[in-house]
Amino acid sequence: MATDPVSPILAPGPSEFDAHIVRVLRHRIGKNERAAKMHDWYNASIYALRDAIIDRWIESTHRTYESGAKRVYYLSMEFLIGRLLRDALSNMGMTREMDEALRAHGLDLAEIEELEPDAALGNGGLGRLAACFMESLATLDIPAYGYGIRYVNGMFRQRIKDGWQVELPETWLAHGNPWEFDRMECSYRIGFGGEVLARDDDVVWKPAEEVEASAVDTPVVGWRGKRVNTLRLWTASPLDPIRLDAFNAGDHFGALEEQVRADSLVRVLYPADGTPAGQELRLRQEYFFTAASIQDIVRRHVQYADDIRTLPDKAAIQLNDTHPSVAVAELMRLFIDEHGLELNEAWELCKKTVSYTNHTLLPEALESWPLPLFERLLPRHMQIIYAINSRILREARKAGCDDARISAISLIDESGERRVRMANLAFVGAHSVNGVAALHTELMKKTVFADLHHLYPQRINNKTNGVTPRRWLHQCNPGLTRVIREAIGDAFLDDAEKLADLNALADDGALGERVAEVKRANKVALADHIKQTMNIRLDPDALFDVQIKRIHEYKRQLLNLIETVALYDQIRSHPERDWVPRVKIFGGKAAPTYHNAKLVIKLANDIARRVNSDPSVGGLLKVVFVPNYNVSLAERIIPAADLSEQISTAGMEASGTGNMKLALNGALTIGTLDGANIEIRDRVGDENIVIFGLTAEQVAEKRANGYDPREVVESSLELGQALSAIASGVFSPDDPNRYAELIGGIHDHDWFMCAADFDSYAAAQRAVDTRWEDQAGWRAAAIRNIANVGWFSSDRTIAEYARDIWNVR
Ligand code: B1H
Repeated sequence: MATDPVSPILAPGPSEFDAHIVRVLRHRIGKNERAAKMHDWYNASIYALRDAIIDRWIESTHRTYESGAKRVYYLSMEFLIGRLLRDALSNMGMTREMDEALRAHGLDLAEIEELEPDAALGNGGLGRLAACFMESLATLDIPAYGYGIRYVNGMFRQRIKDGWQVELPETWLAHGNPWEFDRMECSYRIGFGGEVLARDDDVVWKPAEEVEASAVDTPVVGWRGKRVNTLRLWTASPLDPIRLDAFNAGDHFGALEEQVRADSLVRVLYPADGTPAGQELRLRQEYFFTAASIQDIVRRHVQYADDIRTLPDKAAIQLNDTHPSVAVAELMRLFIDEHGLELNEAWELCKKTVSYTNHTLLPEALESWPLPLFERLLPRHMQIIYAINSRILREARKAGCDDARISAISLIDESGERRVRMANLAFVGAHSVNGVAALHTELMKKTVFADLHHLYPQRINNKTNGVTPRRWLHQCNPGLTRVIREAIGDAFLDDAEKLADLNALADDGALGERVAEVKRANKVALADHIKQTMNIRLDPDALFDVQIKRIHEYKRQLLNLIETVALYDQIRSHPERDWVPRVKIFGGKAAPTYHNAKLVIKLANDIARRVNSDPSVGGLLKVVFVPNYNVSLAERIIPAADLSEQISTAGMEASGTGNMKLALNGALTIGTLDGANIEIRDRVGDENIVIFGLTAEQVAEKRANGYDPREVVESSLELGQALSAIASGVFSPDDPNRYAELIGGIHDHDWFMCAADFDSYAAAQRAVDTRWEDQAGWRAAAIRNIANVGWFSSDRTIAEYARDIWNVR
């Protein structure tokens, strides 16, 4: 049963809306009520809602043109949207109308919502951040466009077969997409390859291939329907869909080659997450969507402003990581080749317009392209990059940089096979370079960008990530939202920092009980779902301990699993103790080529099989690996979590955003001093979070001075036993050596500090048990978490970008 967290604002009466749905069903779907199937109702519901959204959309666009306001352009390879129906209904204030209209036909809104596929055009945090930002931009009434790729196959669907991850294509568009609008008239030719010709004073790039990029728009509704912005995703088509001569000559496949070439550009999202695919297709995808977006932005500007030089006053282009950083070269190309500007002026305009967000310091995730590849695909851009580079390096020389600094600053990596460094290009081409949490920003200055920071000390700034409280509180947790409204009123619905009013009530046992009731109901709902989908029975009174995120060695799901094994041993050796019943819930996808990450998934499933079927733990410990973790599953799991695992090796998780969502829903965090965990601790207070492990500085120090994990393993009985159990095949009797190498890595180098942090982590887990026994204390701490993480609303983050980077109101 759908509950509207907010009262309707602009909705027509239920009967009117009902009639509208029926009209849509008839005239747009072509069915009457008797013939309509569930899926027809689903489409009709979205079309009917969409009609209300379109009016606002047109009005918002009109307002922007009229006022001549500056627009924000968010360029991102990924937008991890998830489902849109509940979000759009809630933001339009129409949930109740829809619910009642559907009920009049014997339909259940919640069931209709389940029919919507997740738009999973992203890997993880980076893509989901882009989606939260789009919602907050509309909420803050900032005119904005998101630009990306309309992937036909988004993030793969994960199946678990015999405990192993199997990747299946996700076909989210199989039944059409009622949210999108084809804008065939809005299209651009995107070139690749060919040569650069000099004609008199002009330079002309003659690409060898061209494809057409055309826009597909999705409306993004802000909270209370104030503004509707546009998510513009590009799709590709060939200039000549079929070569008739070839077809008629009998070459039926060859005749369609162009079609296939264009399709491949928008076919799949790279499931890389943190390791750029060193593939020509990836670079082609990046240029394809970036060039289309930049051309669209420039066209819009000159159409209305008539002067390319005022672009920075009317447009702010934010690069979401380096994936669209070729934008710097493309913008320069348009300035110089198409608009006749001089290099110097073009460069100043470019910097004023562009800004860049860095999301990771992992060396393997810093994009660079082999120079010959880049030059072959984008010869004109390569020339421009050389021109920029010579400027920058002269500046550096003048500023007194030595050779080492100069080669670190250079846009070309000359240390081995020559490569184009995309992060350096984005850095020099932007007026602002931001990190996504305070620690991460400081580490940017000290490590990866130290030399560029030395040269441009004003450029790096911090914008701590945030999440939209609409999706991640109001919509995913209507029960908690209701309890909060009853306790402190409605102000927090429009300003998440007003959640702080809950602090005064944290020790009020009555509120604690109501919050606990909601949590239990959410846990029952999750347990039901897991029973139905996995046939595992969970005790809703156990502590639900949750680690949901991409599987990555630095995120240390392995540390959690080792501790799980240690706990399993302890429970069996000391059955007389009062163990706190725990459910360990894992969810996440591994990049298909990431061997160790896939092995960790298998290990989780091997441990689950063994532990869950062992009567000697008597239900005190259950382990669940939930398959196909995605946005919709997150919306089920997060409201049901008691404990949030944020246990990355300190210094390696740039920010994290799941940490914020879980705290906002009343989970306590067990975590390292990494990413935004530090700022969460600062806000919820030391007593309401469980911190353990090495600091980023200590990790760096250990790595630099050579540390011996074997010593650590020998000194910790619990760790030693857990590691040997795993390594010797206790959980993999069918293949006893399965985990020998994985565990061997911990003995040999322990790069991610699993051994180094184990004792501290295990002790922290036992401290969690102790806290759990005091339920009143636990509830008060949960309330203090909810109360103090309102600052992590993406509204706050976007307001900071608007003020400090984009200079929009
Ligand atoms: C983040 C990525 C990422 N950082 C490359 N970097 C990718 C890099 O497909 N690729 O090539 C995909 C993703 N993603 C994440 O961004 C950070 O790890 C999180 O800590 C952070 O919260 C999130 C949003 O800033």
